[in-house]
Amino acid sequence: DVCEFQPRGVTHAELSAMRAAFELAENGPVQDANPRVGCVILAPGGTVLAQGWHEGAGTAHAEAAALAQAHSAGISVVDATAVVTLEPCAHTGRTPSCAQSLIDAGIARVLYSVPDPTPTASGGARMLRDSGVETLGGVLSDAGAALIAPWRARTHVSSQARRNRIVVKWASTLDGKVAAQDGTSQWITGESARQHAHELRAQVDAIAVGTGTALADNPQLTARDELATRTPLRVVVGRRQLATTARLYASGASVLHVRSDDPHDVVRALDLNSAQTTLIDGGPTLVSAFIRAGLADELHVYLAPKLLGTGLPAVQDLGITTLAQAHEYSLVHCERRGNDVFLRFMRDEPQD
Ligand code: AOF
Ligand code: ZN
Repeated sequence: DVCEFQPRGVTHAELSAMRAAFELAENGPVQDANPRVGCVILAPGGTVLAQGWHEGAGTAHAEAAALAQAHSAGISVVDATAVVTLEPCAHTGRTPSCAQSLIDAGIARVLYSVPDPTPTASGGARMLRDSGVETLGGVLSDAGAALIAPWRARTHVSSQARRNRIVVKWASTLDGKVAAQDGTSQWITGESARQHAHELRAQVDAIAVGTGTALADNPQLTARDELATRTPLRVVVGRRQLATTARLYASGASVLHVRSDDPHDVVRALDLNSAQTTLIDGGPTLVSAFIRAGLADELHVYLAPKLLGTGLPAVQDLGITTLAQAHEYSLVHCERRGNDVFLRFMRDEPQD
């Protein structure tokens, strides 16, 4: 599996709980309008507090069943972890929204296996994250996908329509450099441009950096906007190990570490986390990998009125040798930010 969860990781207790949730799900009806789902609620220390499964359309969802079991036993689930085989539903259908029920119950952390593929019910992960619940998807995702496959085939629910949208961002000099020859890179753009970048961070579902950037800049990757209530999922990409003391890990919230250099693995891990929009926030290696793979749907470029000549280019080798192979974008937005310019480009032909 390309996904690894840090720093608290997916504990042994949580993995066992996910396996138990799959077994619980098997109690549900084989032929039903709804998928089979299991749920286990764990105390912060890893003890099982409650469990539930879905008995079929019209009855309580797995999460609701587990919450009801805890409630009737007089057990508090405040600060507990819910481990579910499917992304908790966002909608009120025949029954209330599970994401909302988990939020209302004071659940602190949610682990799920695969995203809900139904347009009406999906979006639970985003709701949970917006409410400050630490939420990670993709745990034992092969088993999760297999569990709902018969239901999807029966009800003709296709897999998620489209992969998450990738926004690639960099801030460079006029001659496209993100660092000088000696490696100095802070700050290329001014305060106003940096503030703007933070506002945009609060609008995406996930922010990814390469391990090189994580090691060199030691970023926090939080949306440091006062008005921002939500924290996007933070993602580190690459095979290198990061120190547990990295600022990324300091806030205590989870970081998804995708241990691969292949952008397609990153996209897959983000889809499993129900991300709709992901910001690729550097450095040049990761930025270039996404562009080279044809996965950069949108570019956000900040240009500072500086020239460095020799230095680290924002974009590296793309395997292009002649003009006809150039990746082409259309300018959709242009704005002055202090002494810098913010440019937004869309890929001319959407790629997959
Ligand atoms: C969950 N937990 O246990 C199940 C979910 O009309 P409803 O209320 O029964 O909602 C049906 C949809 O909810 C179904 O199509 C699927 O997307 C999701 N199933 N969700 O959070 C569950 N069974
Ligand atoms: Zn539900």
